[in-house]
Amino acid sequence: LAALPEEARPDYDRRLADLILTLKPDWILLAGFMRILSAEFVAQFTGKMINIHPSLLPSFPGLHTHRRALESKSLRHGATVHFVIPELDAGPVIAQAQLDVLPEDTEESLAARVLKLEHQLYPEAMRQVLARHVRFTP
Ligand code: NHR
Repeated sequence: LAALPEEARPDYDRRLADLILTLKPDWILLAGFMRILSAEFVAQFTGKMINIHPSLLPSFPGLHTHRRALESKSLRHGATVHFVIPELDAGPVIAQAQLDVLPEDTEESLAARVLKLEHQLYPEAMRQVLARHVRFTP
């Protein structure tokens, strides 16, 4: 759902929530979703909304994770699938995948290798959720 020009955040969040409530999806999976969602929005979908984040959380919540991993000389990096709670990138972890950071890595090379991991990890994590091997408990 694209934001309208000059649309205020609460208005966008309400429009998106209304659309999702109409669709009644079993799950809401964020993938490359770049807007922070309000606590009110998230509360309507507790335990149903899942995100994949390109770092080994709790390391590097937020943006520019690959650059920050390199700057902090991390030896390992990766991706995390987690339930979405109001606090950004702080919800319960469902699954993680890791890789070695290489001496020659750049932000771009690391981003590309992590993206490949993400494409394996998200379906694996969702298999765990759908099999009820993992669930959100408030
Ligand atoms: N919303 C809530 N309440 N909780 C989470 O855990 C969320 C969320 C919304 C998105 C994805 C997340 C990520 O995987 C996500 C998790 C965007 C930003 C951000 O700073 C941060 C984290 C994530 C997504 N967005 C800026 C904003 O002001 C815009 C940045 C830009 O456009 O470049 O919305 O990393």
